[in-house]
Amino acid sequence: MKKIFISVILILLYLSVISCGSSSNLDLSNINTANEKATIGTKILYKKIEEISKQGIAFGHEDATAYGVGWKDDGGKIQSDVEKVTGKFPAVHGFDVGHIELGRSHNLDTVSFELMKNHIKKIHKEGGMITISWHLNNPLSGGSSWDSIPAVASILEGGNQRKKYELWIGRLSSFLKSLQDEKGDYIPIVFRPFHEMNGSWFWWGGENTTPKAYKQLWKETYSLLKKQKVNNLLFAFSPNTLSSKEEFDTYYPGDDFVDIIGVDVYNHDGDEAFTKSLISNIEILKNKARNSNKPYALTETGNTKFGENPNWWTEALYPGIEGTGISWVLVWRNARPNHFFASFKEDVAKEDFKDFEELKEILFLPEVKKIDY
Ligand code: BMA
Repeated sequence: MKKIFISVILILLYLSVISCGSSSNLDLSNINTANEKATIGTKILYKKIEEISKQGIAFGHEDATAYGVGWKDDGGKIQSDVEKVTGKFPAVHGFDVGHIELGRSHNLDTVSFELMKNHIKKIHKEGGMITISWHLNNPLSGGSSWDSIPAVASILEGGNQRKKYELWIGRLSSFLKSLQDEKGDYIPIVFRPFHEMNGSWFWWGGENTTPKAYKQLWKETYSLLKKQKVNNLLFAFSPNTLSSKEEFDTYYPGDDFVDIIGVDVYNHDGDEAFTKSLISNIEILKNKARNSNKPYALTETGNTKFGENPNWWTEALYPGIEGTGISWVLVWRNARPNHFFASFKEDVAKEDFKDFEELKEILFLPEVKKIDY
């Protein structure tokens, strides 16, 4: 009798474990994040990003809720151009912390850090994903990210601007650690610093530094953040449009320092060239990601030929990402009528954007929310 009772209990226990199928029974020990001290929430996010890629492609938008074409957050109901057009919020929300290093109250695009924090908390609560980039100023000249005066060597260990860089990392760390949910748990973030390093438009890239110094900057930044006990980050590495696999390898700091592999590809040379470029670039990512066993994403994209093709979403973007296995695609910010990347109410591609949203493979917030990891 006792034996039967124990067997019944064991069967019930087994059934309860296999029926859960979510974070409650997730084995975190095999999730190898770059930072081995990453919080449980961060590891769960990593798993979720892997899971998303099996179900589709999450749609993301930069500064989605902070402002849009013709409006700015007013502290009332949370808004988004994407939501105004499709009725759904993006699944991935991008923010930029440029100027946090200066101790400013607003970022380089006039988004207040308090608002950013507030929105990040709300989006996280709703099951959305957050990614943060950092257009930090040039530490040597005091100019912007686009001030190409070589400065990388000056902030590496032993460099004459090192102290300043440590102060900047301190300010960045305080902000990242202030991102907590209602229970006081850190909100996990995909952190994407020093992006588009294969171009020469930022002081940290291309001709303004050497690949060796760039990789050292990445590793030292990773270590400084760890030293500050910032354990809620997944590190995303994303060059700009690549012409070869070697170009990726030139700057890649190594599997131990990266969680997610990405690429930024914009539509500059017409739709056909763009779709082709997406296919070849994502193929490079895919091979890298397969070898390194990491998720991959189209970390920035958008049509710089604003309003030219009313079917851009389904004719140019989708054919380039369909079935590629990327976890997400993020379009850049909706700043004004001649600088926008997601659709908005008066946009000529609005109907096509709705069709894009309805594609089975494309996941917005309500769909990603259901992916329970
Ligand atoms: C660029 C433009 C700029 C902006 C920067 C950081 O691509 O949108 O206006 O300041 O991104 O968001």
